[in-house]
Amino acid sequence: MNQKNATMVEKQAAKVKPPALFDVVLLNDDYTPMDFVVEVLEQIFSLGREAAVRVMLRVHTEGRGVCGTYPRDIAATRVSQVVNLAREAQHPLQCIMEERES
Ligand code: TYC
Repeated sequence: MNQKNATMVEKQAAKVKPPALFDVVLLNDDYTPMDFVVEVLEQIFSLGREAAVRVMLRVHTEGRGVCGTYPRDIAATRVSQVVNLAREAQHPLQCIMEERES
């Protein structure tokens, strides 16, 4: 490879970033029933019962907890699904997405 091509390869490598990832984060509140949160974690994040209870208790005791980490579109869809289920059941459960440091 000549010098010109070697330079081009370097430039491309510097430009291509890995896709951003987002944590989907559940926030605590005083009103949403624990069982409801566990069911949401099972349904929307495909967690087994034990993992779902663990995440729910972390949110309950620490104020927030990560449910999963995904590319932007999938994270946004999960957040909507959680909020839709919560509002349908008239619970104030809050769910947000946060870009990961990489
Ligand atoms: N703190 C709620 C209760 O005591 C339970 C809860 C857990 C609510 C996690 C929201 O994201 C949450 N019923």
